[in-house]
Amino acid sequence: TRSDNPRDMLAISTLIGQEEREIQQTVRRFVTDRVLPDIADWFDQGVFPRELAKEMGSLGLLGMHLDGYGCAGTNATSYGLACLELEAGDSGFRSFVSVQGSLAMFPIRAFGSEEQKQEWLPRMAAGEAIGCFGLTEPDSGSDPGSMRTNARRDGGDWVLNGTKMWITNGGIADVAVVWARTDGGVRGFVVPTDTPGFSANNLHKKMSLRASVTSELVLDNVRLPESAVLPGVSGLRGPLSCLNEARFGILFGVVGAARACYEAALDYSITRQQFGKPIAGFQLVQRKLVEMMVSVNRSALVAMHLGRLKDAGQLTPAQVSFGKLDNVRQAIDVAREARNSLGANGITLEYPVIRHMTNLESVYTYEGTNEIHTLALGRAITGEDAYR
Ligand code: TGC
Ligand code: FAD
Repeated sequence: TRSDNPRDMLAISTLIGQEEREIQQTVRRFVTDRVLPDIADWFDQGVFPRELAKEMGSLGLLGMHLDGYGCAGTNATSYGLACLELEAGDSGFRSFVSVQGSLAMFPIRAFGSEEQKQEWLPRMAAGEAIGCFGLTEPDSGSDPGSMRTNARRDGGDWVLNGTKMWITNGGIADVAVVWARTDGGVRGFVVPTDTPGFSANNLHKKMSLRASVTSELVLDNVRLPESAVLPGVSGLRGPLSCLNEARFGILFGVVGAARACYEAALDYSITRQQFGKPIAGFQLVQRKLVEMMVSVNRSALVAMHLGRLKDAGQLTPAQVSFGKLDNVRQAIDVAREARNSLGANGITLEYPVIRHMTNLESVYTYEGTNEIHTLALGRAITGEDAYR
């Protein structure tokens, strides 16, 4: 008999408050009704359905843990749970929300002028304006301090030159938060994408995150007024603070992807018959299912704990690295085992598993690779910097 709840073995749902549960269920319904029916086609065709941005805005999912300016102002755990449910649908949707809320809206909210906040945040919260975040460059990935994109003063203006690479939402964005080197260190610029000299080229032939737009941004003598700079921050602390927010969403999000893979494998194993009985009845298959279930629950506990620390204002960047490092690698392991459990069906988009499995390869790399988070934790526990 199956007496326990195989979908919530550790009763993690008991750690979630009433309001948080309602938010989680709302997002789950959105994913069930609006994402799952079409996601295989979007992934296959390599498109992100931009029209869903406004729906996500009306659900309060864009910049949801920010206060004021049309943002929902939920706690961080609710934001995490929303990411979890979105990524149970597809990492592309969680990416969209991470970039919009944590990477584009957060810096404007935290470091922007009143004018920048008024101009962009309400429209971005509503999904009427889409944002992107340009930090990575063709020759500057894990080491953003080596960026070449630069901004120089010309009279009262700023003039930006450079190329950003692998930018989520780039080709559909109305506004780009671009990080550039200046005489006064790295600064952030709020760049409307219709500014002359700005262009975005979408990247094709991706085998991962196909239901997400990824672009190159070219800045060719982009002239901006003095007021385009984010006044509240200079140095790498600016972009790295945004990454803390987005990485927090990821460490919750990947639990959703892993859960979707585990549940697909569980359901399949119970119905698929070989050698005269369900494959779930074989010890080797059960072992895989149990390992997946343990991983999903362990990762969810880590996420919930980090959510509570964040809500208490106590979460450190090293703890975020712990969650990003371990939850992403756990999710990849779950996805690979689930893929195997589905046999040949595991390689088609008729089932969600291989889509999650290939998406998670991007998640493993972006927002700080596995190695970068290992080194961040290494520095935290030893005091020794081993990056260079
Ligand atoms: P380091 O010398 O350690 O620090 C430079 C300055 O930054 C401060 N800082 C932080 N501030 C806030 N949060 C953090 N996590 C911070 N880490 C460092 C630090 O205090 C210092 O400030 P100050 O004022 O003293 O100058 O910097 P480093 O050059 O040694 O680099 C550290 C390292 C390697 C950890 C960092 O560069 C890093 O995280 N690299 C990975 C780059 C990365 O994650 N890129 C992500 C690009 S965006 C993306 O991938 C979006 S995908 C979106 C999606 O689709 O979901
Ligand atoms: P590299 O830094 O060149 O790393 C290559 C390998 O070397 C990795 O395994 C890495 O861990 C290892 N390595 C590097 N340094 C060290 C070291 N010191 N010690 C040990 N190993 C090391 N960026 C943005 O700015 N905005 C976005 O919206 C965005 N979206 C993305 C979307 C997708 C789908 C992808 C794939 C990437 C996105 N990125 C974005 C870029 C992403 O953040 C970078 O790819 C990532 O930071 C790694 O940089 P890189 O690809 O240049 O790899």
